[in-house]
Amino acid sequence: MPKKKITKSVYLKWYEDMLFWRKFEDKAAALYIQQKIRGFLHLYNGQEAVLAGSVFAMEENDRMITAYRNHVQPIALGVDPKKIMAELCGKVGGTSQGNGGSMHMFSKEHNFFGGHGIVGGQIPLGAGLAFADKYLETGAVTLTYMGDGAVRQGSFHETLNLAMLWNLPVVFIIENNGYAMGTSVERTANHTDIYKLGLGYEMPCEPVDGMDPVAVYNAVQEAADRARSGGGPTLLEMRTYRYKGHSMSDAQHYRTKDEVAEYQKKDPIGIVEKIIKDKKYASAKELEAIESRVKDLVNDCVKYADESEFPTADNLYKNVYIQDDYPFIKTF
Ligand SMILES: Cc1ncc(C[n+]2csc(CCOP(=O)(O)OP(=O)(O)O)c2C)c(N)n1
Ligand SMILES: [Mg+2]
Repeated sequence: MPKKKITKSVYLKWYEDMLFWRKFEDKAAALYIQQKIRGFLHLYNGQEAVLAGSVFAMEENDRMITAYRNHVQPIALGVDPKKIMAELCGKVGGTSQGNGGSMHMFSKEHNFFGGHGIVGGQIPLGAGLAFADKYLETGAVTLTYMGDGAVRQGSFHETLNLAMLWNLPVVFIIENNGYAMGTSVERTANHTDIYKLGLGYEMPCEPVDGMDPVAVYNAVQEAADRARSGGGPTLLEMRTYRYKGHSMSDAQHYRTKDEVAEYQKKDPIGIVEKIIKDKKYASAKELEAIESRVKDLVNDCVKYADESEFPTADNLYKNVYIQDDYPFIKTF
């Protein structure tokens, strides 16, 4: 596929999308404090350029799979954000009728294959999707995302080995946000250039500025192109940062406020906004209109989630693998 032009409309879409994802996550945090969302809640704030740039590189049938920091990815692929908010609130109007919650978004129709809570668990699954596409000759590529912590799992290394052996159409995208919960990259290995892990498997690999959607697009486009034309897997290390805590209960003693502020200077939304202003792609009034559209859509999501019902108790055993004659099964 030839490289797409990054036009005015692309910048404006990136700006509106990233702003929406940011505000959506901020609202989710507020709903968590109100106890409308419970359990874990891992927010994507700061990492938006990775998603914006890589989605722009995807073709229609390409697939995506990631870990638990997964609320906005399905939205980027076209899932109705109202259903994501309802899923976060555990309501029947959610993408999995409230059964999945924060860590388990899923939409087969939109080629979004989760949403996985086991660190590194999605990596072999991503290669499995790519195996199916190679076998069925669909021409699709699978983008498989993971954190810097996940690359220390055995599943990562086993998958890289087989993906190369079988020359699978997969792009491994590491979102290196500096930390695995409270453990910095420096404390998990003797080397910090994570992309170099690809060298051991002779897999093409490179580091990418994960705060810049243009750099992300260029790297993912090249990698996806290589995979599509039979060139096999690529490993990309997106250097990014998460602004919020790991989940909602995180005192963040492992980093300083100055460190967070330093990264916020390179904020992806700020970068795109500056380009839009410098190139006069939108007036102040047009930018205000985007902000108010974003605000309205976030409010619509909350209204939809609020108005949706909780699942009833008889839902508990639906979609659960269980033996029919299991002695303790309780029917409602
Ligand atoms: C197999 C496994 N071990 C430990 C955990 C607990 N855990 C949840 S998230 C996490 C950190 C992962 O960090 P990283 O891969 O960098 O992703 P990030 O949260 O930064 O997006 C850990 C250790 C888990 N969910 N699964
Ligand atoms: Mg991390």
